[in-house]
Amino acid sequence: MNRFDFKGVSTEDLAQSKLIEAAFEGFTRHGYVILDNVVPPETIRALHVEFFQNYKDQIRDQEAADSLEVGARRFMIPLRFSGGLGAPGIFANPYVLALVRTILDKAAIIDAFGAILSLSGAEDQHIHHDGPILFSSEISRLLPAYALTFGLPLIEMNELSGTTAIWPGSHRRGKHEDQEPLRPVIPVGSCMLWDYRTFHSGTPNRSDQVRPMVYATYARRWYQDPVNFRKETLQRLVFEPDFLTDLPDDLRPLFAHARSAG
Ligand SMILES: O=C(O)CCC(=O)C(=O)O
Repeated sequence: MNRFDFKGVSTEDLAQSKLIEAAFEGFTRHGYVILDNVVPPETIRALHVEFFQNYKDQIRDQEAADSLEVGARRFMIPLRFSGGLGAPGIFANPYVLALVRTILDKAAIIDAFGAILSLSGAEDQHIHHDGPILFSSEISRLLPAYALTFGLPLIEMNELSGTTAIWPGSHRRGKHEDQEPLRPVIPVGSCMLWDYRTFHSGTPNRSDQVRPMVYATYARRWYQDPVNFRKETLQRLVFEPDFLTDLPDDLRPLFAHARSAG
């Protein structure tokens, strides 16, 4: 499995880190990577509580104006850039951001930020990749990544709660039918990143609780997810005006597109 442990790794000079370099190579080759221990487990447990306090009205088995049904009993909702869930330690986690900027480039943006809720009883999701292939041609598979999804579960993703099955290498091969997927266990504090071209699918939630997974779409500056936000009432990024003004300089490039859009 393509996974790297960041427990105890200093956040200084990550751009030069051998671990980030290895994670980059693994991601490029396999189309996904798992990063362990990027957030302290106690922080995730607090975010889990915060999620149920602040987003309980959005836990519904029905698509609404501010949600998108992405499978049976599975929904995508936006998260606000506020509180612990919308803090830089999550949307600009130092380990994740160092890797994202190595995979994409230093000017990478956050195109969308939210959560995928897999309700108790959620079924196998359809196998998909997150965006259409660029240019509809073979060369698309050879290109470096142009967008990727970051998934950070708020409870352990496993056989019971459901995980995200992933087809390694499918970003290059363009198919999944002749291959068994991996079904990785992702403990609290760990995350998975996958290329926008990699086939994946949420597995059933056989537990009696909701499995929220925070997600962010990171992309090259010129890219915008063309399929998941066709509904006008569904927002990609939700923040108060002060949020952009107060951003530290190093994080401004992440919102360069939102700033230029006013
Ligand atoms: O729920 C999951 O594990 C994956 C969800 C997903 O891949 C999606 O909605 O695009």
